[in-house]
Amino acid sequence: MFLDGQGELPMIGISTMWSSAEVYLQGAHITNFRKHNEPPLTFMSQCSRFTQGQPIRGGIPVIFPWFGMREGMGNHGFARALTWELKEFAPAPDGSVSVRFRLPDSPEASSYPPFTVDYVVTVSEGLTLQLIVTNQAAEDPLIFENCFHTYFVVSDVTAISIVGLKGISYLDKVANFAQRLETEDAIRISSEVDRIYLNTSGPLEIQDPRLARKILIEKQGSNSTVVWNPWIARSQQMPDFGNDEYQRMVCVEVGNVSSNEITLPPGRTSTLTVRITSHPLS
Ligand code: TA6
Repeated sequence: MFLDGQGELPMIGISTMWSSAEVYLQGAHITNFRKHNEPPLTFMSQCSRFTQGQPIRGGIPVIFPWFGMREGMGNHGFARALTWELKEFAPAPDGSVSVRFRLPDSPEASSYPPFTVDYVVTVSEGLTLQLIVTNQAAEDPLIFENCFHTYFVVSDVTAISIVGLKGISYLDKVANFAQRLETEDAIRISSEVDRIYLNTSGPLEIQDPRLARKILIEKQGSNSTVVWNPWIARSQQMPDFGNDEYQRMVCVEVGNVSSNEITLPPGRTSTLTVRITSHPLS
């Protein structure tokens, strides 16, 4: 079941009648999801590292238990750089395949109340992801952020529209986190974009006329959506990202970040779910 992935990191290949996927144990990181006879849905950088303990660039990084920078700690939490345990590989009678991972114990988690994190990846005609966090403490709440930091393939980032965020307030990271209101039905990208949309649980669409497809992103248990494209200067600054790769990707990320962080009472479970499907765009 395990294959040797790049950098000799262990990887799982999943194939269904509709689609295929690859997941690395490091970060429980999906590096590929594609439907047969269609360009991939997930974007991978050709410059990504595949090194133990280093984040992979592209695909679907699992962000937990914090999003963004933390003083003295890495960006985007420790879950994406740990080697997760494979708990279950379950083909279902309907042809879909579900794989369950468990975040291992780690020294990094010791400053938090005890918790477990399970990640269930279901591959079928679409991709369904569930991040299930349980607070195992008797008394203390577990406070965390989570996010599926998905990199999507697009034909040309200047030719796509992102729909579903009109009327939503966002923090604009490229303007020092200024708070703004989205006024566009269809967001277009023509410069660096790095925005945290807050208090929004609705579905998103990436409309890509040149690929004649739209990607539908439906979510549950998520109050934040992040939209990111690094554009030219930031692409050049990232050692594990090609200078021109910003043209063929966009991150539309779902989770609970910033003021939408989750406070989970003792003994309770919180589930973040996303379903990603593609459809013809007429
Ligand atoms: O989600 C957008 C973002 O937080 C950006 O600010 C950005 O730099 C990025 O994620 C990538 O972060 P990384 O730590 O993977 O380089």
